[in-house]
Amino acid sequence: LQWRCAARRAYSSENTPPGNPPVVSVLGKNFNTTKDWFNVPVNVLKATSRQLHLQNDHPVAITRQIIQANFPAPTYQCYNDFHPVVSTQQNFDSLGFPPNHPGRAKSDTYYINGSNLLRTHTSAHQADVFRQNSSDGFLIAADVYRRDAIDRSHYPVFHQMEGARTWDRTVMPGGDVAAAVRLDTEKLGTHDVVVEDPNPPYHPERNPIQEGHTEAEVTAIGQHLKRSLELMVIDIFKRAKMAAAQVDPDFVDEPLRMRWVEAEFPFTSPSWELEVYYEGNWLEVLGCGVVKQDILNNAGASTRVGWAFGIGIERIAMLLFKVTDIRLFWSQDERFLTQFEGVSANLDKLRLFKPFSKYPAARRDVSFWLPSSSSSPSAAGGNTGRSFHENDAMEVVRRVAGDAVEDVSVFDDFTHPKTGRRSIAYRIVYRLHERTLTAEEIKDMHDKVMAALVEDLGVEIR
Ligand code: FA5
Ligand code: MG
Repeated sequence: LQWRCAARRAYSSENTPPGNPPVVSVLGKNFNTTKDWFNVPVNVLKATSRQLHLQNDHPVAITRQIIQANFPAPTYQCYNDFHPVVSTQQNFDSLGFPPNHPGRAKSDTYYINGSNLLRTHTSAHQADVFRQNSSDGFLIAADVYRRDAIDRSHYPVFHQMEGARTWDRTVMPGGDVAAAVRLDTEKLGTHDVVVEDPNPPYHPERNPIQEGHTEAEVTAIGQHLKRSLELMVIDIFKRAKMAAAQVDPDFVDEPLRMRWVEAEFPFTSPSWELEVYYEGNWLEVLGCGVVKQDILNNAGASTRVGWAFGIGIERIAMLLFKVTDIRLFWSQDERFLTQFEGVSANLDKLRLFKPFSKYPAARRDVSFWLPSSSSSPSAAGGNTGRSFHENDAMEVVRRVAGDAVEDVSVFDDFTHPKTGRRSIAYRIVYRLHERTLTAEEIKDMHDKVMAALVEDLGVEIR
């Protein structure tokens, strides 16, 4: 905790100019600031205009689309353009956060003034959507803001997707939704991934069954929730695997591992978090639970019961595109953005991210005597000392070493004064976009290039 706080301080002092502007404009709306509350650094304020989740062909938007595809209409309706400035009522009070909850602190949250802040989660819109939504479910994607340390998986601005599904008691026989929910779970289908789930169905101290809910209902709703989210993660991994196999046909992925852990939120009970095993660590991807009945009651939906989840879009996008640093999503570099062109329109065209910061290059030289027109066995092929063209050799190199070749250039070309034989020397630069080539791979590739030059062009390596 100590170093996180230190990182927070360093981060905020660097970016927060002293004092506060009297008014800030966020996506065309003006807000009066107050000196004792305003704590939004310039770079965070600027980020409000980016809306990566709505930017066509951006990995955050593509990931949103893939999650959406797993929660289809008409059951789920999408709300993707809520304004990022919300009230403390929306972000905290409507969700039952107690007045002293640490999430409300200025050290954790970006405030504009005492009653307006940059939403810290998409749950800020739950109550409003429960009130206005006419279907059984909804999804909300949005940018969210938290004062937090910056590392490879944390950034002060990120994106979340909220999801919720409810069932109306009044249309169920006996007013019990359990049987209907179980039927809907069956309709979702099954999967054969082993999911570690050490939780008791409910945990009385932290996650009691709510008043008015039956144990059968909570069990059924929890199962529908977990199955829906497991199927979504499985779909994500299936797509990531297909994209990886396109790059490398021999690609073998580690088997997918998921686990449910008990969690605690002021707005759900019982609550869980889903973790995915990724590159040696358990990575938390979402929080979820059975919606607190007060939220539904206050939203004029007292006859409904159901579940909600909140997922970190970047966390999923990192798994999906194999992006290892969350900061990359904010890159304006064309080399990043152009990589995903066309994917929003066709999600099956998903491509893995190709790092563009360069891996080290390996330079290798090769020099050879061209065959003399009379003696070369391959002279019949037309490649004599005289007719030889530099591009012939380039083509051979490209054919053998493919994309691992970055550059081929001639650095010496001379004709022996007595024998009249011509010698040419090439420098080949080997480099992969994806990773560093090993010494053995380079040697092997260069040996093959030399053998092919001899074979195809009839040259004699010097
Ligand atoms: C929430 O924000 C709850 N609103 C989720 C929820 C919704 C629970 C509905 C129940 C019902 P949490 O703070 O754990 O929970 O964040 C949810 C997800 O956002 C995390 O699992 C993680 O994937 C992502 N996340 C959290 N902090 C960051 C960050 N700094 N950078 C990137 N992703 C983050
Ligand atoms: Mg969490």
